Amino acid sequence: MSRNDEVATLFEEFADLEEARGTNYKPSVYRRAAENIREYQSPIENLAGEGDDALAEIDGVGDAIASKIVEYFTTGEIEELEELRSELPVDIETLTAIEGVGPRTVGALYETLGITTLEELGTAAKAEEIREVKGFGPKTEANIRENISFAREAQQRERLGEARPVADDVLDHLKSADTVSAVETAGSMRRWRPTVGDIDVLVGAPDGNAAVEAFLSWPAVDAEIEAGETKASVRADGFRVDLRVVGSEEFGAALQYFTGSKAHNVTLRNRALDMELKMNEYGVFDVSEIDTPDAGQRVGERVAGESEEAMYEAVGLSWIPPELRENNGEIQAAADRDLPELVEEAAIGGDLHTHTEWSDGGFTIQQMLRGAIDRGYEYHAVTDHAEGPGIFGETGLSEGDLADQTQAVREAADEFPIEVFHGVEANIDADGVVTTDEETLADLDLVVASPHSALDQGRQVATDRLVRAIEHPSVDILGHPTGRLITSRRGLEIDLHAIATAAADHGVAIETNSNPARLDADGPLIRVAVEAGAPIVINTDAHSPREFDNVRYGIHTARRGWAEPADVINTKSADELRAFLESWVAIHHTETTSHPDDASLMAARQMPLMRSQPHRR
Ligand code: DGT
Ligand code: CA
Ligand code: CA
Ligand code: ZN
Repeated sequence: MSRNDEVATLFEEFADLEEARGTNYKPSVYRRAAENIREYQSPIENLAGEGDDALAEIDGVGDAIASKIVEYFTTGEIEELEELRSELPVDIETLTAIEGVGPRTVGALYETLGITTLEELGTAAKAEEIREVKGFGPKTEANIRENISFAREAQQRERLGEARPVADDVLDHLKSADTVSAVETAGSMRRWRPTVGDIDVLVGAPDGNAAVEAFLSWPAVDAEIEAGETKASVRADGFRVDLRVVGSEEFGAALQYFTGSKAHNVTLRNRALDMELKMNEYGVFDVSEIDTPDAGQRVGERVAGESEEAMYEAVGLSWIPPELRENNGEIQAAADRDLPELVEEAAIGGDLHTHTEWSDGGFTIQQMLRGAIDRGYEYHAVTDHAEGPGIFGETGLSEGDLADQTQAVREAADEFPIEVFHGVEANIDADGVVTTDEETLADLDLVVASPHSALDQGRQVATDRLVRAIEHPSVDILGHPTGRLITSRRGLEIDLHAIATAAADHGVAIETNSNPARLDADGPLIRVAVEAGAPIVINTDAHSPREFDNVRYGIHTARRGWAEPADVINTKSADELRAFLESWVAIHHTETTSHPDDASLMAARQMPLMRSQPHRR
């Protein structure tokens, strides 16, 4: 955690505590400051060293906040915050993580029932005490009870996007140790699950002790949990990190075993048994000539173990990418030599969902274009928020603003060697209406439509809502379909097949939003969409050029959904993509008059999307 994050977190807590005791105005000031501190591009401790005036350079940081920051850096605490904490001794971060529980609720529940923790809240909800509190009722109480279990589960898992940089750091550290010959992540991290329970690291090394030592000398280590001759566990940056060390002749076997998933491994081991092979974390062994194959772990003739490829080959399978190892048909596909050739980051031609300072982004159109060019992208879409439900205050653009922005985008596009699409992120209201004026949308190159409000609807209502938005003539992309926020908001529950079929019929691309808090659509929805023949798009929803880096999370999420490059519209060239977007408009706008060419136009539109292996499940 950078010190910017650390200070931002303090002011977020400050805001929550002030709001919990019913203070007006201050909370929003603190939150705005926190957000800007978090986004600030250089270390805040440097500014703090120069004093209050230097800190005022950060938007939203006035005298009062600046002096609190200086106080924090000089004394290690902020007195006013300490007072608030002792006045309201509650675990506010955990409690407000429950959907439907805000700081004011926390304040009221503490005042009346003395609730300070998730456990106490659960007990009170069960005892039906909450409904007796003024302003609460049986419905709120039922809601809280339902959402507690989600919050409890979420508490035990961390977002992939938080954990992955920590894993990268330990990999780098171990790679630089000369006692280590091979290093890889394993477990859910290597499978790129959206959340991980811990970080698993596997090392191949001749000397276990030396490798464990190298691991313990990793600077990020905060505490040692346990350390042995071939394994160790530490706490680092808030994560549990498990290390295992094996000899290089068993590295492939251990990597296969510890990558999981458990269900994948079980199916694999049974397959091996049917072939008179024994498969475990030490290798694959031919036990056909052995009378007592259960006598030990390394029994019979060893046929594989050094490489993962050989482990799979030994049981008659192609190597299976870790993202697919969930026991969902990947083993049969590997046996049939029919695994998908999954999309890779290098195939991405540009980002089709990004924000600028015109809405809630932090950077100009030009800065975002520069960032896209620096990544080697061929094209870029500007898609700021339209005003509408779920979009805060003045953040969103009106129809008039969008017309102005078209002009600005054109001018910026002339300055830079990159193809630019001007689009918008429009809002899908609770009924599925896209709330920006239809003519305005038709004039834009590209329309992302996303749900930003009413994210607690039931399954049928939510499905009908999204299908209706997909049917809108100008919509090209369904943005973050469920609106979930990993570990904090479940988002819409939807009928995956209904959404995928509608998207395929209307050629609307289902987004995999790469923001690590979203990863939405996730693997299961992408898989259904790919099978239905719906287009996919992998976007970052970047609010800064730095956030383009998140694309890796979207790529691996789409891979978990078995997506190949041909399924993903932003692997196309700029020309193909423009043709794709324009032909859509043509089809949709003739649909109502049932033009005789509709069918052939539609067919032409779907040609480039035809699957390379249409026989796949
Ligand atoms: P997590 O940490 O909850 O996100 O999920 P994983 O999959 O990383 O699970 P973890 O850390 O408990 O174990 C890492 C891998 O080790 C797991 O994916 C498969 C393997 N493994 C662990 N325990 C068992 C077991 O009892 N049986 C089998 N077959 N594999 C296991
Ligand atoms: Ca794990
Ligand atoms: Ca583990
Ligand atoms: Zn967005």
